[in-house]
Amino acid sequence: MSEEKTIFKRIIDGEIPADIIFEDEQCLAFKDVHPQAPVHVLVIPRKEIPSIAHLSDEDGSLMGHLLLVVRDLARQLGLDDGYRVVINTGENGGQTVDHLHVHLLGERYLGWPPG
Ligand code: DGP
Repeated sequence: MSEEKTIFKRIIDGEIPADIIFEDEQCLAFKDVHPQAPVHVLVIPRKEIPSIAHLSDEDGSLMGHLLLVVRDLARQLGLDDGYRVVINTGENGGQTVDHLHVHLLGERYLGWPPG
């Protein structure tokens, strides 16, 4: 892992602002700065894990927790018609920030396959 803090670690540390909509001891959820849908939220673990490819077996409950937070936020945000949950991973996956993050997208129809 690079010594330099990622932009998301800087948000966790309060060094740069973000529109935080939820936080607990394990994670943070905030609005994506470049929204791809009317609702576009990122849920990130406080733990510095660069990507899914870097997960340890012990991170299983943390990952489950992130998905339960996504479920709760989707309910709170009224995404009753459905939504998409995305974790871009690595270069071919389109990952641009090397701190694992879960995208929650909704409030419009999302086509498939993705680009
Ligand atoms: P990905 O391509 O999966 O690595 O997505 C990274 C997302 O992070 C992208 O949708 C834009 C968002 N993002 C990048 N920098 C910032 C930032 O400083 N603040 C917020 N809120 N979102 C950011």
